[in-house]
Amino acid sequence: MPEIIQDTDTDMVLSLVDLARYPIADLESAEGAAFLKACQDQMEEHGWCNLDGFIRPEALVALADESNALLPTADVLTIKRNIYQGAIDPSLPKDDLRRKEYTHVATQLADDQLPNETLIQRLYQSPRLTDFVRRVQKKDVLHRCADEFQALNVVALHPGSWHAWHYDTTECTVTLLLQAAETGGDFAFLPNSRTDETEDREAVDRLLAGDMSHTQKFDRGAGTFTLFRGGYSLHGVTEVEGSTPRVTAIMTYDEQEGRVISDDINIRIYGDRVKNILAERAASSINA
Ligand SMILES: O=C(O)CCC(=O)C(=O)O
Ligand SMILES: [Fe+2]
Repeated sequence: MPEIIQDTDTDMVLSLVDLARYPIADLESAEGAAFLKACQDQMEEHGWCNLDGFIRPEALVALADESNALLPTADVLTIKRNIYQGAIDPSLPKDDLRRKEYTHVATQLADDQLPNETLIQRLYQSPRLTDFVRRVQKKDVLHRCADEFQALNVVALHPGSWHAWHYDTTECTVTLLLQAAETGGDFAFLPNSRTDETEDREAVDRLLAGDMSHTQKFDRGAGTFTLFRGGYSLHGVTEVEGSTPRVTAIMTYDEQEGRVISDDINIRIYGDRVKNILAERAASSINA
């Protein structure tokens, strides 16, 4: 098995990604350009691009082990939010499903709990990876999300848990499955279900009412790298079954450099730990 080269100079794309299958480090070659075009076409046509086996098998073991070693230090979060993570159209009737708060429980490492030297953080911070995501999403510029908590997360859903339907607070998202559920735990979404102006309310209502027949789902083994427009595509994860937690790394990107997420939303997601960090910071800036 090819070993994983972890010295500090190595770009983790070169060490962890199956480059023979997915030549993301060589997008200017004829083969790389054809691959990129296929990804862009898939993104444009379907609103997602799904690359199974993106991470090499031995690299996947290292990434899953690393996350499983860190997860016991993570908070178990009970996340309560509506699908928009806050702002609701005030004209919606009181009993509209889009007003409803959905709750899910996840063991979650926020970006500030993932040290810079971890493999997953180094993969996320690879300029090659960011550039690949940018090009698949056909953006002139795309930055890694600047939010100290949201940029990169590792999320474990234990059997019995689901991930409630929501839109992300940044446009472009990647979900990388590090450890699959035995059964269930399907990533499901409505590709491009809204724009800045409108929303496909029929599709959204149908999903919120429990009808998943129109959602996009696919078989995703561990190591699958899925790009989609998380800020514009209602999505979530179905209940995890069996005895193994489902573990994903969530990578987020933003066209706007330096944009951070509001404290309210971060406290809603990350709970007391983040609330205390922000309160202490506010207190020390007053005292300074
Ligand atoms: O676990 C996944 O595949 C998706 C999770 C997600 O949507 C999120 O963390 O925003
Ligand atoms: Fe999401």
